[in-house]
Amino acid sequence: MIKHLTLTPDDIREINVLVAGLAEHFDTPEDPTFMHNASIYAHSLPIRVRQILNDFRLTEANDETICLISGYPVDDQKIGPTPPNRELKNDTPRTLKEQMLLIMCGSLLGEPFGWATQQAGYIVNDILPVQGDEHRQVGSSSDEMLMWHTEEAFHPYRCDYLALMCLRNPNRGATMVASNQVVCQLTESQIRVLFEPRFVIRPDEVHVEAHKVTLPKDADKMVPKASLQHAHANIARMINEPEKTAVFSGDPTSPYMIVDSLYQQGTDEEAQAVFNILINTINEQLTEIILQPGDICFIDNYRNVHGRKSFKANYDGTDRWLKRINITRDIRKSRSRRLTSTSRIIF
Ligand SMILES: O=C(O)CCC(=O)C(=O)O
Ligand SMILES: [Fe+2]
Repeated sequence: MIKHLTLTPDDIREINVLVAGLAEHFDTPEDPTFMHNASIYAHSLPIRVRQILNDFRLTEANDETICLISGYPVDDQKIGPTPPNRELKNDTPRTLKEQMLLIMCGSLLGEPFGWATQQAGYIVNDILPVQGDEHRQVGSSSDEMLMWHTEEAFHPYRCDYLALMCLRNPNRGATMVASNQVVCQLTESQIRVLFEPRFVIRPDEVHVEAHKVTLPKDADKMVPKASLQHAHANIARMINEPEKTAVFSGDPTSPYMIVDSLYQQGTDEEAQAVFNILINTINEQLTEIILQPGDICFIDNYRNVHGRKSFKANYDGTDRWLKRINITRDIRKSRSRRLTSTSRIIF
């Protein structure tokens, strides 16, 4: 399931020269000029990194639905304490190198982007436990297992790839994954049903809450009112009359999947029965990845579902901490939901 590269000392040296140079010009990876040029800066990453991500993007091998680049040294002292919430973002001076590396690697797969409705519209997100969220179905939970899902399954502009970079993971919190090879356990007629638009998915609580209040971060006073109304109307429609969609598309032997174990349902009895079988099959096939500091893990969101096991949070600055980005292969499809052609924030 995993395509794996361990960085050599030479690779790490090359990366460090590159990020040190960039850090002289940019103090945040969110800088529009950095974002704009990240795919060019990425030309200077080690050839082995460029090669593995290019292969991952183009090959779509059945046994390579996740790409893991490991071995980048993270200085546990230097990155400072795990922040108490996901909006603070004051760690950037301490995690700039890691964030830039994550964005540049992501740029080799497509365009990194953010959601106005998530983490205040930042492109680089924090995954860390937040006090009070222990039992919620959100990335900031801890005591509760985060049920597996396709990222933003309900949304037509969901990412092609989700990238997670681990900064620390002292209690070995486990990411859970299952690939589209679950299809091997299904019958032909079950697969046929999953290819039909007989399923609905409703937005999860994070998006619903945020859509009530959040304006895009790059919105100035001129945000077209009509666009925002359109966005709000859209989310209301997704909740009240969700469009029927298929679970599978593409190649029946290696399907693209949109599956959410919590928010998706069949719209008729047969579809629901087959969906239940799929859920059970995925539950049986789940495997764990315990990310180590420095690991950069690219999950193909069309060919994998992912979730996270429960773990203990201490809220003392030492908790599990990941940086996350969403990557799309085609930013143009979301143009009506971005303010400018160069904005990377979807609202
Ligand atoms: O914490 C993890 O390992 C995965 C969290 C998750 O589902 C996500 O970041 O979308
Ligand atoms: Fe997720």
